[in-house]
Amino acid sequence: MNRVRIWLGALSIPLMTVPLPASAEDGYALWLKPAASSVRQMKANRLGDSATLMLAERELRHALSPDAPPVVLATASSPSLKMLGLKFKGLGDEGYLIRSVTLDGRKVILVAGNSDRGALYGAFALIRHLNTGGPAESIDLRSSPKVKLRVLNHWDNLDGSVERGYAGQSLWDWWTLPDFRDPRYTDYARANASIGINGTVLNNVNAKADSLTAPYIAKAAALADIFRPWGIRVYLSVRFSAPIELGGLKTADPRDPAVAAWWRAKADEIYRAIPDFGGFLVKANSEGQPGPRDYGASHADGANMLAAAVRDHGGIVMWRAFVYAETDPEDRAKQAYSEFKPLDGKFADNVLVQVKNGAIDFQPREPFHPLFGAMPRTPLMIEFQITKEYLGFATHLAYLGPLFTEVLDARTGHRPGETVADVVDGKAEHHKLTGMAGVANIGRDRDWSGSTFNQANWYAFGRLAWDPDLSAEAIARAWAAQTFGPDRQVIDTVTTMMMGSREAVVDYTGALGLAHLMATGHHYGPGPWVSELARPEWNPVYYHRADAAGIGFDRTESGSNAVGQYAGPVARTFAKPGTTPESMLLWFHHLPWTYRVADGRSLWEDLVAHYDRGVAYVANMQKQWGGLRDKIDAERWQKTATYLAIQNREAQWWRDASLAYWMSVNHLPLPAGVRPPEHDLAWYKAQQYPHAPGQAH
Ligand code: GCV
Repeated sequence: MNRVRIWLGALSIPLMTVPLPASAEDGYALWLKPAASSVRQMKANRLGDSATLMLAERELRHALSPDAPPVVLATASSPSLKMLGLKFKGLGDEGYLIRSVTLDGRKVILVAGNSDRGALYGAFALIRHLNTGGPAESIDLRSSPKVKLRVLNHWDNLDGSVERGYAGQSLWDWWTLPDFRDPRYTDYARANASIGINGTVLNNVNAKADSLTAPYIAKAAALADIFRPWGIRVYLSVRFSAPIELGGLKTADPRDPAVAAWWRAKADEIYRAIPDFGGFLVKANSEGQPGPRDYGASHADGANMLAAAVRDHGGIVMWRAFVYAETDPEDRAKQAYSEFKPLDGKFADNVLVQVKNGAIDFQPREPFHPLFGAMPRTPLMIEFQITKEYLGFATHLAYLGPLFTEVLDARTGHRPGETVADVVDGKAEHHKLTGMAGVANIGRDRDWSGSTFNQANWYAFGRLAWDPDLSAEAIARAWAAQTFGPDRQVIDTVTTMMMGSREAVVDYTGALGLAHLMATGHHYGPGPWVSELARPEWNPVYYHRADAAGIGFDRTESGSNAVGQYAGPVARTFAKPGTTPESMLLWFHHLPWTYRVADGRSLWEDLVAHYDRGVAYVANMQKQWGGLRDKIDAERWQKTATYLAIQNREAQWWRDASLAYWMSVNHLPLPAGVRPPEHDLAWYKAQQYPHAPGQAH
């Protein structure tokens, strides 16, 4: 404990104590470490006494150095601010301004918002500004979130396991809640608030009805109480058949009045326990989850019935568009669009349709989902996966900023200049209800996300949810500075490593628009040969369609015509191999192995070169990281170095296994000078990983 002196207006209250963070560099502090070791002299003046403002004040004391100018925290309604004539209009509920001003004759940095939440976000923004090299004088910053709901989706199960989670068990100890309020819950909320996240869905979209029972509502309420002062609301994933399982009804048909009444009563019960409950997230009629289609009703019928249950409480429904049916022979990439596009305009105004970034499933690269721009009368919420189910689990270094921005920056082709970000932040169609969801990569691991660099993906998601127009590189630099400190060489090197890292994963797992090439179930490691699974679209061979003559999925008019789901100019680009970006080539086209890519190489030669490039990138990251040994604390340096070594080994495994398989299909020799795979195909096929983490169960 350290003693500090706190300034409250003219009053000075000495000897109040605040805890300092644990000193070990084990990653627990995330990007929130103090810039200086001493915080004793930092002055803060808080005009107001809400819990949220107090937290904001504590953050400033905790993070800012003694020589930082005094800071005043306030909300717009504070009478002391009247004379400054500041413009609070346009900041909304959650925005902030940070200004160097003279207040009561003192030069101070003013951090203010229309609400105390705005001031809290401003406090974190000031810390970021100063910790990333921003000047302490003449500050003039203002910002408000472009997206309203900035929400983590935890795929956490009630037994403590996490679907596609690679950072240990669930953070939520459902068993000891609501009695035991683990201090980690507060630290979690604080980390989220620092990057602008304002909501969290506590449980897996593959939901169990139990999460809606009274004991579990009480557990969720305990978490909501902890998160509230940090501006974070809780949401629950719900199982559509809960009225049958919990309520004893014979049906869950959304058109049945008894079903609607059951949900209304359930919502009332939840709101009694959690007055600011956010609402429901629903995975329906997808991968075995029940839904309205079981009764011949539409997704809109289902969503609207739930929306009616939470409407009077101010709640919303996030209804997922991730659907594909076992009975539907249509190209899986087309099914969500086919199902949802006709429902545009049919959803209640407190429903968002939650659409994955791509049409299949969080692959290392997918073109943007064709629904973006195609449902102008419906708020579409984008869903990214922060946890790296398909990008090397926790061990591989893959910074997802470029993946997120590649999608957000994509032109939809529906209206001139319109991007996916414009659709998501509501600019395109003036929707007020907007949202971005990220499947969380957080668990009980001491460093929260399984590795230091995975923390950057959580951070990038939050920053982009606040402002989808930020650049991935700027976010990486800020994260590096906040995480490792101000050393220029560290920031430059770490940013360089990060910026190419996702592309490296694309390269060594399958470039040129190939996708879904992983092993079965756990999704760990290569499995391009898998062909025996019950549903065609569960098999990698369904996606790559490789044979002796060629490779790739023909999604043009001559094939599935998924291209036709994109708007004119985009569809025209994807319609021909020559105009399709090379990075998406085999997503849209089936081409001969001899097809000439832009640089004159054959497709086969190019594919091989990508594998080698991906492996080489990892080796280079190891070298770059090696050069930082004296500049990074031993604990985080060593763990990262070890993980990079694992990644190197596994990148080679992906490369070798994939090449061995492609050669068994195309019977082509490797280009001259290329190293052959270490083992034969049978060896790669024989590898089994029944206990890989994160599997669905
Ligand atoms: C929660 C993929 C994952 C599943 C996940 C599903 C979804 O299929 O492998 O684990 O289930 O996406 O997003 O619903």
